[in-house]
Amino acid sequence: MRKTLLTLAAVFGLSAAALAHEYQAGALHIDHPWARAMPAVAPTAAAYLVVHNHGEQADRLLGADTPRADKVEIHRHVHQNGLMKMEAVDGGVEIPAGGELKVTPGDYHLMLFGLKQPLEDGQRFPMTLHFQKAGDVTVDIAVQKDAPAPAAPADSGHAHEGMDHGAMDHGGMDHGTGQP
Ligand SMILES: [Cu+2]
Repeated sequence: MRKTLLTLAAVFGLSAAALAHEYQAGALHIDHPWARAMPAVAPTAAAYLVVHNHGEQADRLLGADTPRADKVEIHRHVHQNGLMKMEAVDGGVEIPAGGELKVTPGDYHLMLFGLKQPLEDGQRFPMTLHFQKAGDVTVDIAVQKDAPAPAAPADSGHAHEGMDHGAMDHGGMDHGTGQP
């Protein structure tokens, strides 16, 4: 099992590296914008990227749009009463001076509403990001099935990997087949 996981990780690492693309806009550096491939019937999709701010002033990601969808909103995942929900972010998101904004699964995403064509693995489509200081930056969004391999070893997305409820043993709970 462990060997299989390591092999898969290596394959993903290779393909992500081969597809990786990045942009520079003033003090901002935008890493590998991508969106998850979706079934043809899906009316929405989510796009992700990481913005590093090498400048000395904070900037803000205010929004985005793309010819591929009717509308793009910045969304954030929030935990509420034990449930994971998403909500639209008003007023954009800060990219701190010398810091980064991670628009990554489980945190922020760029939500695409009213897709005009399904997002298929291997496609690319343009999206224009609106920054408060850096202005409009058009990037290509790479459509892919899997998230790019994380740059850092820490990946909170795997925190629940060990929770296999299907393996719970309910065998002792059958009171109907007690002693005759
Ligand atoms: Cu969303």
